[in-house]
Amino acid sequence: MIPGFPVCYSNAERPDNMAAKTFEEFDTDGSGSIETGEIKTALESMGLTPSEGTLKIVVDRCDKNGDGKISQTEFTRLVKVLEEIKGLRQMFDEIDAADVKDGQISVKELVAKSQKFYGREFSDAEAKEMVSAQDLDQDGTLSIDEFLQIMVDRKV
Ligand SMILES: [Ca+2]
Ligand SMILES: [Ca+2]
Ligand SMILES: [Ca+2]
Repeated sequence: MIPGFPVCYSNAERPDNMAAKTFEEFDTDGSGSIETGEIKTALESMGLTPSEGTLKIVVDRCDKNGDGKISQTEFTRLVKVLEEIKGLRQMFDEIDAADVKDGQISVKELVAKSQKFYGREFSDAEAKEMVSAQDLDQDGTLSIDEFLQIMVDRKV
């Protein structure tokens, strides 16, 4: 470690900085487009283990011409979506840590952080409804993958 070297350039921080990455860095096989597997790698470098569902959301939101992969012209959309995921991930981690930081958002945790992230305090019933709306495996809590499903209908 170089003395006085800015913390923001540490190796721990860099892989997260998607906006600074180039198309070529994502296109690891040099095919001229970014395929699902390469998006998976990018998300894994952000510390995520994306499900098929999450990968599909990311591709669908960026893939304007519907060929199932991300071209140079669609790349700016991909960067936006990955930045959004990064923000959602931070939000997820903070909500998750409100009670027990176990990689799952509970109803109790959502209530505890609702004022901060949603601008008002939810009732238990409201929080329960929000959780169950996205709780794909119906275990009563939200995993990061379930949480990311809120991006489905958003436009880039
Ligand atoms: Ca490729
Ligand atoms: Ca938790
Ligand atoms: Ca769940």
